Amino acid sequence: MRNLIITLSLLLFITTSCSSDDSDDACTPIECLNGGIETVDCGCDCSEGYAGSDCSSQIDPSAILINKITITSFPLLKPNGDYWDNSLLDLLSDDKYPDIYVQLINGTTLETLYFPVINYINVEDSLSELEFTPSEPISIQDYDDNIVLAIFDYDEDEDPVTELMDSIELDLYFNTNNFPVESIFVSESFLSNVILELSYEF
Ligand SMILES: [Ca+2]
Ligand SMILES: [Ca+2]
Repeated sequence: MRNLIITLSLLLFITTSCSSDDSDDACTPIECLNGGIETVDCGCDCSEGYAGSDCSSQIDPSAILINKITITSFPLLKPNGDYWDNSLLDLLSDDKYPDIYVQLINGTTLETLYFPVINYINVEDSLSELEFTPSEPISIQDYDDNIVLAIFDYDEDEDPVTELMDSIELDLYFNTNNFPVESIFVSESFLSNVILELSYEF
């Protein structure tokens, strides 16, 4: 009897081992998302920025880089309908049109993130493409803060020397956005648009 039990136990052990070996050999492949590559043991090798068994979770970047800012529309007139520059002499010439520059601000900390020297003089077409390319990408770690692009008219001989034309809030990131390399943002007034060229650091 004792021998029989040992034999049966041994058989059971062998059977169990075999069946577990079988299931290892035939693992069930899973679909790897977001560019992930299936591995031999039915796992996933995820692309940069993704994690999880099937690469379905997005990893928050350590920084978002702004490589280029392009304004594609702006308010041609002040809210009251006046030209941005409206001295009598201005009104007789193209000087009445705004002299545009931008400033990128962290509205939460009030830190200036980018303040290019370039400005565009007397821009008469509100659908002009105004490009601002920083010498190095603008690195933003606190992208959940209130990041704002302010658009100004520069008034050289006036006090104050600037007029705020419009501002655009830049919601640079949410955790299912799949890391766009180009994002378009619109101001609350709907009169200003900006296209940002973006990249990501992890
Ligand atoms: Ca002005
Ligand atoms: Ca002007």
